[in-house]
Amino acid sequence: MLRKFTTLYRHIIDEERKYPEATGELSDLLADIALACKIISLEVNRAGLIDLMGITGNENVHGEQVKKLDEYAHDTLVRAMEVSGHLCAIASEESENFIPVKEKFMGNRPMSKYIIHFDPLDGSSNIDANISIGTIFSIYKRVSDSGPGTLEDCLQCGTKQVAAGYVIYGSSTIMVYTTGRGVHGFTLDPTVGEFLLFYENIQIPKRSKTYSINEGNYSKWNQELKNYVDDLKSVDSSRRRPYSARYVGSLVADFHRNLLYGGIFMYPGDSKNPNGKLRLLYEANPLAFIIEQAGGRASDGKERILDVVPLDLHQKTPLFIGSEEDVLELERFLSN
Ligand code: P6P
Repeated sequence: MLRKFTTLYRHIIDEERKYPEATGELSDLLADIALACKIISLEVNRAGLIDLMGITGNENVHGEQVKKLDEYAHDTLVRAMEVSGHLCAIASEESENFIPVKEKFMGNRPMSKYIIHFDPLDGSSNIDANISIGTIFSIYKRVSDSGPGTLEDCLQCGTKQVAAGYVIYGSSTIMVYTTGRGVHGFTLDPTVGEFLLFYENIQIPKRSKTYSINEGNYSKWNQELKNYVDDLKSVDSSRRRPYSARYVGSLVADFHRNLLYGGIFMYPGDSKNPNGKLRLLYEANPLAFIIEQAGGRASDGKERILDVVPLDLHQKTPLFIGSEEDVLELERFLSN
């Protein structure tokens, strides 16, 4: 039987047709993101062969060493987004401030009704070790009326996202996205240069046997979190204990594995970093949108991630995300 090949673009258009009022702008924007990520994928896969490995000698806004691929991914995405015509503002982990974009018109109809947040190459500290890394993006409708986008357009609650996704550059390049109607995954076929539908309506198992956390920080955790992780490692087959520990140290890789197989990923606040390490707008929010669409849960330990009110473009948040029953159990431990 011939297998139906659905390209990413065909899937996006099919989704768009379910909304009669859709103008096609979001579809075009998602296709522009996919194209930029295909280009980034080429360089990530060649990085070992050309001089894009290693350090630029520069630092990013957070004082972290910026690898050349970080800059390349950022520049590629910014260029693609600026010419797309659908954005009034671009916010990136690699930019201290957001980039306002001049409004474009189709005839006399204003375009540029979206804003985007992205982490251009998350996990980049793993580049030299050939560990999977990824691009994460989050799209909102603008709230300002017209003209270049504003900071208010960029500081919206995660519940306002209209689309979110990531591209993982690993043994294959996979794009996962949602527009609020399920989570869908596509694998890049490099021979034709198309993302082909591989997983439709992904649903994360409600309960897992896997936990992901950097246990090197154990001494800095609060007692409630220590109690939870110690409990995961106890021997109790009636509660599927002990769980297995899986931690790559690359958020997109850990998240993608847990999305498909089930699991809970934790990057908590601790005595040294009360809000943890991960960023709300371009890491936690897009992944939280995806995990809820896949039947999972994402919280900061107390509050739903998507309800957190952002006050700063690079604001950090503790993140507990994955199988719903595991995250709920974690929250019960933290409330003790
Ligand atoms: P740690 C990678 O640098 C990253 O930003 C995420 O991709 C990853 O989940 C996290 O940091 C790992 O941090 O402190 O455990 O090395």
